[in-house]
Amino acid sequence: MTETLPSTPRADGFRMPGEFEPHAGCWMLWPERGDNWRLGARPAQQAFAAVAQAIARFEPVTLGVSSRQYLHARDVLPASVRVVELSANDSWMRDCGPTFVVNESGAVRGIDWEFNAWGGLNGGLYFPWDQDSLVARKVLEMERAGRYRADFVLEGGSIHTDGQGTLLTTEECLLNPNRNPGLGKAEIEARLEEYLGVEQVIWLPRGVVDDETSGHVDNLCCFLRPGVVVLTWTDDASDPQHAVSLETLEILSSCRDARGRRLEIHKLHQPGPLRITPEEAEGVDRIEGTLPRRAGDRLAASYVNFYLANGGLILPTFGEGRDAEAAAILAALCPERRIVPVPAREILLGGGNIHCITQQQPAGQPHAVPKPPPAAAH
Ligand code: KQY
Repeated sequence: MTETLPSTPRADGFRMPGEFEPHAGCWMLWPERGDNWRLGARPAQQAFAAVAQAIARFEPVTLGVSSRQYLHARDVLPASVRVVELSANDSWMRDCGPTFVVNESGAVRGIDWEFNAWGGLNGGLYFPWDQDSLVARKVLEMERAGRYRADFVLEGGSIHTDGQGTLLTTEECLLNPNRNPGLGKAEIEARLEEYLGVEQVIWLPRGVVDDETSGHVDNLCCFLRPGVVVLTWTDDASDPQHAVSLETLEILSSCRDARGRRLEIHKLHQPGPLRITPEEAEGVDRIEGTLPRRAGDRLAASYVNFYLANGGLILPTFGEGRDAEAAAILAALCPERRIVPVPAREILLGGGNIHCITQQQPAGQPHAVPKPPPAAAH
């Protein structure tokens, strides 16, 4: 059994690395619930498979799937993707999976946060979430990685770090009373510092408009490398997203990171606005207790929700004029990465995007190196 550690990552000299740092691989889950994904999740499965295949060009991918779907997923996914049986209530590995941390010697451990399906019974997206709650622990067990159990609700999509002491997050999510109602801002910040090994939390007020996660930062902005941030943007001042992106830009432009640097900020103009079509809404099973999908509802579409793989950037695209512009901006900003566009509208319809369905495992040694047996006395 993997060890549950009694301390915290910071106390043990661990920190959360930036996503742009080297990975051992990537974890994903397989979508199948018909009350979130249309047409029994078939189109979403094709999209997830394309994401897994794109990432597998750069690093090993492990995808967790239910026993019911195992043979189907194995058939759809390329041989380069490892498929393991892993129960979950849905397929958002970023949020229910572990957050990995590393130390100076290259040891890797993971944080198992509390998970309540983005708000529990007070605005959460579905019930139950009992299997999601076990995903992080199971991943760490498979990797034989030490586990920190955090007595604190947090989803991986609500944080981004530069790996050098700075964390981006939003008040809309982390201060939402449906996450950690007993804790104030200072207490939450103290926990982020203790678990993620950061010193400076940059609080952004709100996430992307109509984002059902309560404004996860991973749809709004992220680090490409220390000191460099990309931000979803719209030039349309009549779009409510404009005010959100503008306030974010103002905060990011006026702050300094944990190393005292000013941030370089690049805008990625959003697609759309995109909305659910009647045909798309019609294909989703309506079940009480799960967030309904209604024709005309705005989708929280953003190019920032990409995944950084080793040497790659897996970019969500929407069949839009802006797709090529986003790819060109990111290619210019990241000459060391190959930009791989993957059509992602089917993922967006489920409420997130490529970053939300992936979780990187940093390069390093996840299990303790066994001590050699004592030398026999002669
Ligand atoms: O975007 C995410 N990080 C998760 C979205 C969950 C949507 C559930 N319907």
